[in-house]
Amino acid sequence: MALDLFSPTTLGAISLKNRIVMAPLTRNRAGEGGVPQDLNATYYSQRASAGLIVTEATPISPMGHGYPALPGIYTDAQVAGWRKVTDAVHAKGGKIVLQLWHVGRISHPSLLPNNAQPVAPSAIKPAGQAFTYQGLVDYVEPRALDASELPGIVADFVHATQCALTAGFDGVEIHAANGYLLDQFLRDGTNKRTDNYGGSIENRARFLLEVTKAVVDTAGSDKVGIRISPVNPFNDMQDGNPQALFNYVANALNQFNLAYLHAVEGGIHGGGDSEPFNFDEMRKLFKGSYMANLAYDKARGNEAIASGHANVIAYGVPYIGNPDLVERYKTNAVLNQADDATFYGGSEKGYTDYPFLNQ
Ligand code: 8OZ
Repeated sequence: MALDLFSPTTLGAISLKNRIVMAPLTRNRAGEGGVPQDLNATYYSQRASAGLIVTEATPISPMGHGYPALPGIYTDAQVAGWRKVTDAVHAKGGKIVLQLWHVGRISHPSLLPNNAQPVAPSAIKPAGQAFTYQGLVDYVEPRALDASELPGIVADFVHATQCALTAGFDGVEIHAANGYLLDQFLRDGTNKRTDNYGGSIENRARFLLEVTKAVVDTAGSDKVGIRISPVNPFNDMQDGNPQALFNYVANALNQFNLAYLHAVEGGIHGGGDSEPFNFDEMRKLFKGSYMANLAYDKARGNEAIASGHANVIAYGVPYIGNPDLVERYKTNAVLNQADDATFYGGSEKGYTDYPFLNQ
């Protein structure tokens, strides 16, 4: 029988009861100090029938923050908060990895320690506005990181990985997508550096590969995934030759024997049109498991698995509205529509109150 969304599998050291993954979803509902609350544990545990949950993007350090009410993964209180989440998911037989995040220039001084200037590979202000506690505010010009500061950020990734393992996660996913710090190094619209971290594709990929090596050395390669988004223009991103860049990245990542490579296969978050890109070509260069994301439905998910394009499929918006998405796909039930007015911030409304099929 052909493989489909309901076939069990493994991603590195992580065994999945099905191939339906809950995609990382920013929801802005953490407590004071970036500490996950009981409400967050309820939300994730409601979705534990997924083969794997990837948490919302989670800052690795105070400088990694760029939106209100994000959870963090660098203090003891945050680790204790996340422990409630992983315990609740594991109690229901689920698996969960934490997404490690540094936003780079997609931030604002009001969200950073001592009103610090956001940091980036190069001092290029993004078009658009930051989402702050005071509402939408124009982005500021970031400060270009000195090469001597990069080992400190690598150390923050390592510390956050240790915190995630202490909190009971099954692994970690490195966020190298959607215009945040690691993606800002990769793509040439945001990286104009003239040192070893800019210019050639090899140089622009260097920081990601250094971070990956450090995280792999901490967690073990079979507990580490990476998310990329080669042509997502969101956050004012562009690159002169994304196919060459991300073919190189996919190939270079083979050295690590990662649990998976996760790709956003187009543009998301209304950032505009994406450039053409051959995802199958890039996917074939990568020797490990591949997680596909971008408005897949059940039929397209099954096709991508049956054809061998993807090993697993990550569903985002459907998981906001349908905690029992696996059951609904299995029984061809109607899906709840997710309400975009309650995506970012707020309470249990639009978060933990979507009905299950039997309700
Ligand atoms: C939407 C709003 C805020 C953040 C991403 C972490 O795109 C995000 C994000 C998405 O990866």
